[in-house]
Amino acid sequence: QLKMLPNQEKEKAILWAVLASNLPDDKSSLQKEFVKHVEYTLAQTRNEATNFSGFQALSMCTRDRLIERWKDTSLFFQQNQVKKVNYLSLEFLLGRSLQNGLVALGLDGKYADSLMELGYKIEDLYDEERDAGLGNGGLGRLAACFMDSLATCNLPGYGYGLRYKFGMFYQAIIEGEQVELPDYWLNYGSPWEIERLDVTYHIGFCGKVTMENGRHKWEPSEQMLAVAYDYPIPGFKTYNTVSIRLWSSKPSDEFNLESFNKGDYLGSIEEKQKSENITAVLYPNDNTMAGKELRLKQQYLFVSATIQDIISQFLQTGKDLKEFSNSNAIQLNDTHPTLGIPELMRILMDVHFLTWDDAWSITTKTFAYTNHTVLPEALERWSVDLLTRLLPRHIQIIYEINERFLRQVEKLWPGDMEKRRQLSIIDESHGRTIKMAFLAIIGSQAVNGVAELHSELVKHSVFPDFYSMWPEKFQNKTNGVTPRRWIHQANPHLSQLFTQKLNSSRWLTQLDMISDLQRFVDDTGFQKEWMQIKKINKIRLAKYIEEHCQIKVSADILFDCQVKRFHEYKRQLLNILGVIHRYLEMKSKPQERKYPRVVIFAGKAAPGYYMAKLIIKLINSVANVINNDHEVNNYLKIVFIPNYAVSNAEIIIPASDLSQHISTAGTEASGTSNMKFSMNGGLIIGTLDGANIEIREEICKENMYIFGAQTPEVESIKKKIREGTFTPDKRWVQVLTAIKEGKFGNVKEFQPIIDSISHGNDHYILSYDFPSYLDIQQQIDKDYYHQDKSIWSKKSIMASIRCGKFSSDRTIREYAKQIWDIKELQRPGPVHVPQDI
Ligand code: B1N
Repeated sequence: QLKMLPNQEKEKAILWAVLASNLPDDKSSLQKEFVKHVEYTLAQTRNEATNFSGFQALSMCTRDRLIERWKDTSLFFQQNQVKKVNYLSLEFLLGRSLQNGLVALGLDGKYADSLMELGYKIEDLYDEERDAGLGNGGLGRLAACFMDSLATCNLPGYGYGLRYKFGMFYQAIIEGEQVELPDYWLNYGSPWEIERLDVTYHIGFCGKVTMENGRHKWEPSEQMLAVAYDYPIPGFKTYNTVSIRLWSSKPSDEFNLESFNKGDYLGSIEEKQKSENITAVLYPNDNTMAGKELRLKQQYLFVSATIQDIISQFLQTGKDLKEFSNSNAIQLNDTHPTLGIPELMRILMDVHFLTWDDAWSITTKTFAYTNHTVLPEALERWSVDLLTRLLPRHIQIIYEINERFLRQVEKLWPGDMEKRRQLSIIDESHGRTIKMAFLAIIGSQAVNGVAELHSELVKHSVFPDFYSMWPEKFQNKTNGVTPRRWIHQANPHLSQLFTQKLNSSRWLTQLDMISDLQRFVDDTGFQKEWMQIKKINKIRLAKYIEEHCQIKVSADILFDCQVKRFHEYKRQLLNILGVIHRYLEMKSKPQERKYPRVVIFAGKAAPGYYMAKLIIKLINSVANVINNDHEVNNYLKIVFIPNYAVSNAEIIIPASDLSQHISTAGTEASGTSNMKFSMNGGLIIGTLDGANIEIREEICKENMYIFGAQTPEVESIKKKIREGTFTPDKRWVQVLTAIKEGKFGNVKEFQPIIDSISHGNDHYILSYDFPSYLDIQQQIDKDYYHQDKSIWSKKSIMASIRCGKFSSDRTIREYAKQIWDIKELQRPGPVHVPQDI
């Protein structure tokens, strides 16, 4: 291309290319860059510079390099006119980015050395970074792992989300109770975001719909703007770098003269300011729906800005809109962005004047929907009244989609009014509501669950009629996690061992390779090294626990972790009841003290979830009694680590000997921490639920501790419990009696917990699963403390090295091939312009 340019232009192009690429990475250049940012960007001197400013400066060095790659990658994708995926998620739980960015650039080691000379320990700088906690739990963290895998697998894709000013709340534990504090993560700015004041879109609400020349025209009465903030996501061992575009709401600058002319200047300004509130806060509910107007406004602002942005980028290519779905796939991370479907329809018809049929054909070829839960309380419904008021044009489109769909239903089940009622997007049973999952299924070309069992439940229990209408739409995509963060970053010693024994670090992008290490499983030297790494990680966690909980724990005893959101279906209650049983046994039978344990809990409860918060309180009350009982507290300790987040998960997970994934069978869609624990050599005690089942298939059943009822049995067990024909084990009665006797604090206070598992109420069948839970725990004690240490080491090694399937690279490649139809495209490294031209 250079050859075609006139001489002067050619010189300019070469100069730009030389200047814009190839930032040097020798030690002295790295140091210069760093000092330049301290002195000129932060305006600080050497004496003023703290670890925090060191973090800021190093982040800016990293960011400069990421931006270079990111711009090149997006230009490269554009030039090659590839089809791309747009991953729409109301949550991205990114955690920290500095170390991840440096690792991706291959500069972590070099910077560590360079900064050491300048008086910094790089780990201290990493520790200054605030987590980007823009998500609740598994669903948000999955989106973050997927972005890492898209970039690393060289797949063209972009994430879209919201830039909440307040991420997931900060959890403090005060007198045993959860206290929520605001997470103002942007207080000191974020080094990773690139504000794009040039990328803004108008977002409308309310108002009326009129007809003009036979076309619909929506005239919103409320207007605001969505502004883009881009976050670069580097691929590992590739130049490809993708991005997440997060929207922030702000008042539109077009003043509504009418309201100003009414004379209420200050009132009108206040009204305008309210639009800033829309993206102010992440709703802290995991697996439940709050149904608040502000949340619906968030969802619409999000999809409207995103769809406008995707269309605007598409139109820049000069192609016809009928080609849209050949260039774009749109993935809905749960139903939260489902309004994207009527929004695309509206823009295609009302703005670009396509017919309904053309618009519908494009829409249904573009969208795909991932379901993440079967819990009825989490399935989104929005009131028709609210939608009609906020989005008058969209509700018309939804009605039309529904009518046309019901005509199909009528053809398949002629005259069957019950089917019509069951399948209608509009539910008339408790007030008129829109079932968002139905809209998502009807408007999508593919629907998937997130683990095999879950995908079967989606087909046969949750949406059976849709499955019978469109069996080919339904798929499974078992979740995965990124080994870059969850092995290499979180567990550097294990990463080193893998690389050393495999003679290559290729396993980091081809995780299946680690199964080659099976040849070392009987090697006692290897086993020793393996357990030594576990020990180092346990010492690191013990230090963290001492700092944050003022509890001393020994790294020589079994670390048993349950860290996840608090929810009744996840059954932290079953765990703590088991702990009480263990305590009673240790008290009455001194020989039980030969199996010491540290039981670690962490996780947040939604602020409005009374029962979950009470369970946190019970755990802390039990901890208080046991940790202060001098007879047993050398053998049993209970720890509640406050404020579970991505950054402390990176310390907790590599240190676990045992982790608990004990949801009632059929309730946990997949789980993803189960994969992280297993990869890091932590054994799983779990039910046959979600991805546990597939983990067991991979690592073999002797390396996992499975107990409890299986999914098909659960309904009949519940019935027995309800009807009072089920008799609980005597150990169950004993434990409940101990609580009722006030051994763990105020009896009255915990009465609601007792009630929730007594008198036929035991919805999550804790009483049924309790005996098999205790039995398998006993087996674990024997295995862990067996005099033949190789028994446990082997299990731990197998649990880790057979987990290749659970890399999110595998998951994302399946989506790319089977749902999105997008192809890998790797950007060659920076262009080296020969010195002599
Ligand atoms: O999504 C994860 C799964 O691994 C978990 O099993 C599943 O529980 C989790 C409403 C949710 N499902 N639904 C949610 C989150 C926020 C919200 O407002 C629902 N989270 C999950 C990844 O697939």
